[in-house]
Amino acid sequence: MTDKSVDVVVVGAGFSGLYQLYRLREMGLTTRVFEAGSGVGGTWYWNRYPGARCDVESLNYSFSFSPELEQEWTWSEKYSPQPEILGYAEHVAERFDLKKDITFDTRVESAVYDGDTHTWTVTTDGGEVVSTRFFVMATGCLSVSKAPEIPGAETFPGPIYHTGHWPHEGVDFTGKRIAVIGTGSSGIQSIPIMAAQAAEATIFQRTPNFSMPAGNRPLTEEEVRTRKENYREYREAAKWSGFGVPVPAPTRSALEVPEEERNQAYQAGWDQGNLVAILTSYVDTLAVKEANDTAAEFVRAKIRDVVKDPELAEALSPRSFPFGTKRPCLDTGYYETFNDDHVHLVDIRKTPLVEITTKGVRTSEQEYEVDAIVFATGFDAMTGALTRVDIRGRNGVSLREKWGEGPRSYLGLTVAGFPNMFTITGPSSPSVLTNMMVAIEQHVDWVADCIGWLRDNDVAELEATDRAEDEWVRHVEEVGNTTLYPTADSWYMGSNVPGKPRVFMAYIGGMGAYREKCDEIAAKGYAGFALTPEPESVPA
Ligand code: NA7
Repeated sequence: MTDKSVDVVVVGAGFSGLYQLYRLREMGLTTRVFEAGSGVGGTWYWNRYPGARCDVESLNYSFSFSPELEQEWTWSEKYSPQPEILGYAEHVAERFDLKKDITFDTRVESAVYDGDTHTWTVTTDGGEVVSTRFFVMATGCLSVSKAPEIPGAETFPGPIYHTGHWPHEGVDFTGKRIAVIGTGSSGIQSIPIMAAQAAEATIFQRTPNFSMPAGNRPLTEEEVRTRKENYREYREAAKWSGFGVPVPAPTRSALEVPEEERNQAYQAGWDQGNLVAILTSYVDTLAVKEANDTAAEFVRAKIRDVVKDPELAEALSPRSFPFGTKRPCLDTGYYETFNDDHVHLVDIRKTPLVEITTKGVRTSEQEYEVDAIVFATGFDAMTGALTRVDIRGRNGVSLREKWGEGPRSYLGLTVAGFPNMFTITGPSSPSVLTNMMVAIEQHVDWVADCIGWLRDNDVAELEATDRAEDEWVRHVEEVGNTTLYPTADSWYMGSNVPGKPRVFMAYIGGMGAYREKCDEIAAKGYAGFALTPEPESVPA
């Protein structure tokens, strides 16, 4: 028995869910959005740790669908802080009156498909049951946080925080002894600020990361004005670019260039302070280990320049994976922080974490007494939020079971056996390897256009065929294998979560090429999908 029926249920009110709701409503479809948080913004709602910023420049990280929105919103900094990005999400929700269709503080627990009626039955943790023709998971790639897999957290009497669930009122560590576990982007952004407050800061590092100075600063009026004047051309270039950010395409191998010239190019990339400049200096940085080594060594030399103690500099220098194959970080004063006497680095590859105790953190070597602990240990990325919901497709098959050996999808948008279900920036799509805003808009538009087409053509059900899915999975793997990404233990590979299958979960073929492929499939009447007509439209 369902309480209500709608055309579409969307899970999540981050940027994906907000724009999906906007598009569907414009098409006259009844839509319900369920959101676990008390407000919109998704990742920007939860990740309120000190120093949280996007690592894509603010002028690139916004919606393009509304020229009016583009003109009226003004970013303040090169990399605007989390509160400003959250403010933008709230502004979008208000401006387009989206909240009236969003149910907050509500998690979707299950979604079950009925092949006879072509409907999904969606049940929430509040006990609400909604039936819907289409089901869209807009749950984000980095939304299910993970803790370090060590026992004892419940015995620690002081506060334990996770960067992905930071208290809304903020935390003041002044005078406190703190332990931080994890040195990914969240750790690298927050450690300088937390350590500056703390009496003692002990950083537990499993894998050092490559980080570059963000060069963050206020945007000038002229920069903002110029972008506002050129938004249309700029957005068009971003849409068809590789990473969702227009950058000049490299033409040469890093190995054919003299060292001095190469280092000048890397220095120019370094000075730009963004994620892609060094990575895109040469054609083979992400494909050939020897080429990559030149960039990796450039960054390691920078670490040695900053960190005074050579042993510490070496401990902070990544050597176990190629540059760029784990997401690089942008920081403000990260390496400098380790020159302070009250900041300590513990290399837990050498002395592994054993447990959290009543006093602090114990490694195989010693116990570190602290007043507060911060987990900056990341997420069950890409698939975590999808398999957390009990999703059952045709014949009761669960998505969790189907993905037991790694995610399989057609385009990262749809899954065979799960008709009329869509995943926004799902695994095997460009997603986290691109500017997420560009990836989100492309997926949401494709899904909205697809649903519109199904409606106009009296199609009740769309389902990826096994064959199309197999071919896509193979293609994603083949393209991935032309790069160095699969050689790293990264969250792109699922390696950060014990027991997770090792599969490269993103598509590295480039945003523009991927968009072309998706458009082509739609233009061919949704090639690779089985289409079932509405019963009344079938000739007797
Ligand atoms: P990340 O990048 O996954 O970083 C998590 C960090 O926590 C990383 O250093 C991990 O080491 C470490 N970690 C994870 N589990 C453990 C355990 N069990 N013990 C010790 N250390 C651990 O997450 P972030 O939140 O920093 O950033 C996620 C993305 O958000 C980022 O890439 C940007 O796209 C924005 P590891 O490297 O796995 O050895």
